[in-house]
Amino acid sequence: MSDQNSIIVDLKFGRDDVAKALKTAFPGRSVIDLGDPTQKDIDLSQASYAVVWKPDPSLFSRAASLKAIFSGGAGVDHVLSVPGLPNLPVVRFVDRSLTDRMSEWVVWQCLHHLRHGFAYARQQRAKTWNEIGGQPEARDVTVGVMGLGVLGSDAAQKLKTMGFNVIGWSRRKKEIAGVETFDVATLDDFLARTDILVGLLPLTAETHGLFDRALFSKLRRDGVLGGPIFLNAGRGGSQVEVDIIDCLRDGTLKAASLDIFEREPLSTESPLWQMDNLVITPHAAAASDVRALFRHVEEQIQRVEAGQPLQHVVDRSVGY
Ligand code: NDP
Ligand code: OXD
Repeated sequence: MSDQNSIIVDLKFGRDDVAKALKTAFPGRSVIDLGDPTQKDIDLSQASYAVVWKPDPSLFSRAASLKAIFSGGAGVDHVLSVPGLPNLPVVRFVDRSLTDRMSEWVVWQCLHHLRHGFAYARQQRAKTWNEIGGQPEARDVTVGVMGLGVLGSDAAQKLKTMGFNVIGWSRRKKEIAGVETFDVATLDDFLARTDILVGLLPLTAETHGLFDRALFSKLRRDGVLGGPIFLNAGRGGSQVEVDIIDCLRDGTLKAASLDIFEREPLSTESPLWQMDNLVITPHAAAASDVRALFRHVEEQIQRVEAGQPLQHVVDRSVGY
């Protein structure tokens, strides 16, 4: 039986971690963990808050007294797309550790492509001792970051620290020290300057299918890396995978690193697995740490109880 103090947890990842974290999370509150088979049929009608990742649509009709919905991740497309979502505040997960780990993935992949990562791995497998000529520096390479929110602006700053020339693009023009920025009206100028393109965009109606052949064809082609490189850790729905495959084959893209895919897990039938100029990571760039997630939810509930506004609330009119 739920009450006004109840929090519903409906997370479709990390079962063991969720169960373990819930042993100490939310002291003084009652928690209904829908991932626990013994709790899944409990009456939810009085619960005030829900923490969700890919929730079942029935959740919202069963929990009619909710005051706010917390996303189990930084992205919210998996919440906003659920049929019957009530008109309540949806809160994103913003976390220092998640942000740091995403920037690590971005810097790691940029360095991999800068420092001939594929070629040296191939040479190692063939036991070939051969120094590849030409060692461009990070400063010779322009990384264009699409999406300058919490994750994109941190990645941009860390890429700068590594020496890359960094430019950025977002819906509304941003000011970031040392980073030249562009907005929607100047997308083509931004692409024409970019050697390594980094996608850190949310999935919305506007970003759906954005990374396609037409966009890749506008990237800079005469840079020191010998062709444009595409990195994406935002959402798979923003990329057109048939175009990526063709562009990796015909040289429109020299190489790519993808953490997210149109359908996850990536089908074993996908030709992407076979591409020797592509790095694949399994939506693992920056996992949500459930202990940090529950701390963030508790902090936000305490704010509400103290009469303060929730932070990181999604603007439902733009979808992120
Ligand atoms: P934010 O909401 O903080 O930032 C989103 C950025 O995208 C903003 O700069 C925003 O512009 C920009 N943007 C959104 N729509 C458009 C558009 N149509 N045109 C141009 N720019 C646009 O999100 P985060 O940085 O926290 O996260 C970004 C995404 O990363 C998440 O939505 C999620 O999908 C993904 N993610 C992936 C993970 C992984 O492990 N692979 C882990 C965590 C998140 P503006 O600044 O003008 O609002
Ligand atoms: C997120 C994710 O949105 O893990 O946090 O993709």
